[in-house]
Amino acid sequence: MANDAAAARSGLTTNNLEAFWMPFTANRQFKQTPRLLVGAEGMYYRSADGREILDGTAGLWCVNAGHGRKHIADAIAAQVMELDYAPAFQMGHPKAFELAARLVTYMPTGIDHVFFTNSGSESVETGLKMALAYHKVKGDGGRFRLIGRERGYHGVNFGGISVGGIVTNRKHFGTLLTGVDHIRHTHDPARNAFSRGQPEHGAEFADDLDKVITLHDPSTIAAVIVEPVAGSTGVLVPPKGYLEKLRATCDKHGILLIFDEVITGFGRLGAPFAVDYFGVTPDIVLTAKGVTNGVVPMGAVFVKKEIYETFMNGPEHMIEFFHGYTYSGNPVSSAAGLATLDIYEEEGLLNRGAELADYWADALHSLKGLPHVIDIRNCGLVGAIELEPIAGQPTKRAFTAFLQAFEKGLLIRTTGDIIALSPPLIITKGQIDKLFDTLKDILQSLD
Ligand code: PXG
Repeated sequence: MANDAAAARSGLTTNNLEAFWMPFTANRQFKQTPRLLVGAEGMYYRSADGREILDGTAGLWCVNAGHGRKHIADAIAAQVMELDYAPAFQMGHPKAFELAARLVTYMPTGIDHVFFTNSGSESVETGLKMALAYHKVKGDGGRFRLIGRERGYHGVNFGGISVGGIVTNRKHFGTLLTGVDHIRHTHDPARNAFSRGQPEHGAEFADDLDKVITLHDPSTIAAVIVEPVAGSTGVLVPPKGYLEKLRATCDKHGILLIFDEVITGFGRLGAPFAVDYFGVTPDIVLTAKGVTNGVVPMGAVFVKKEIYETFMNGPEHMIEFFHGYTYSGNPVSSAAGLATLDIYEEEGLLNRGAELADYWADALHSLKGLPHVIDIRNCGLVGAIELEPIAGQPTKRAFTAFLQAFEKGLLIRTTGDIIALSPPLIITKGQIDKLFDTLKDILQSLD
C-alpha cells in the first residue's frame, strides 16, 4: 500500500508518527502503513478509518471485561477528584487496603498478602527480589539461584529477561542476572500436536528441575519461576502432571515456586486463576493486566503468609522490605481495581471461560486440516494456531495473517509463526463463530 494512502486512511501524516519509538513493534513497517485504533466498546475496537475490529486478544491479554466499562471509568474519575495521589511510602490511603483485602479472597488459603506494582514486569522483579530476600532474612542466604524456563516470558526488566527464555529478548543486554539457570520448555509437537487442553505427554519435562538443582546443589536454589500456561511464546499448555511435579520438587528442597499469572490470572482459563484451574498452589503469584481490566497500569504480587511474616521481624520502626514504587497501590489504580472486581463478580466473568471453553475449543480445532496449520492448542479462553513457517522467512506467514485479519476486521496476535487468541471474557458464541469464520477465510487463502 502506498504511504500516502495509508496516511490518508489514518488521518495522519507519516511525520506525525516518527517521534514515538514504539515498543515491540516493527517501527518502519508500522509507520509506512499505520494501524491506528481510535475507539473501543464491548468486544470491538474502532479503527482510524471507521471500521469495527473484533478484539480477539483482549487488547494485549488484559481487557478481560471488555472495552469501555463505565463503572471503571466512573470510579477513576471520582477517585481523581477525591484523592488523586497519595505518597506510597510510610503513608497509605483506604482503597489500596480495600483492594488488597478483596484480592486475597481469590487466592487459596495461606496466600494472604499483596504487594502492588504497576506492570507485569515490575511484578516479576518484585517476586524475584522477595524470594531472594526471604531466604536471606530467614538466615538461608546461600539460596541465591533462580531457575526459569526456556520460552518463558517474564516481562522485559533485567530479572525477568534473565529468568525468561526468549533469545531475542536476552541476547542484546549483556550479562544479565547471574546465578540463573533454565529448564526445558514443554512444547512437544511430535507427541502432543492438536491436543485439546492439557497434553497427555511430557510430565517428565519437570524432571529437568531435579537435574538442574542437583547440578547446583539444592541448598543454593531460591526459587523456580514459570508461567502456568506460557502465553507470549505461543500458548504452551502444561502437560498433565507437570506442574504438580514442579511443586513436589520445590517442596522437597525448600525452594519457592513462583507462578507468573500475568496472563492466566483473572479468568483467562475459565477459573479465577491458574492456581484454581490446575489445583497447584505456588508460594508467590504474579499478576497485572486484568487486575484493572487493562484500563490503568497496575500489578499485584500475592505471597504466602509465611513469606510476609518472615519479613516482619527486627525493630518495628524499620522498613522490612527495601522495595516499592512511587505508584504502588496508587489511588487511581486501586479505584480501577475495585471497580474491575465489581464487574468480574457481578457478571461472573472469572468463571465464564469455563462455560465457553468447549464451544471455543470446538471452533478453534475446526481449523485443523487448513493449509499450513501444524498444531492447535487451547486452554480456557486461550487458543493458538501454529503455522508452518515459510522456508527462509520465519514469522512472515503469521504476520501476513495478522495484517489480513486487521483488514477483515479482526485483531489477533502473532508470535513467531503462531497465532494467539485470548478474547475478552464477555465474548458471545456468535462472536466466536465470527472470529473463526474470518480466520478460516484467511488461512484458506494464505500462501
Ligand atoms: N509476565 C507474563 C507472563 C507476561 O505475559 C509480563 C510478565 C510483563 O507484563 P508487562 O505489564 O510488563 O508488559 C507479561 C506480558 C503477547 C504479549 O501478546 C504478552 C505480554 C505483553 C505484551 C504482549 O504475547 N505479556
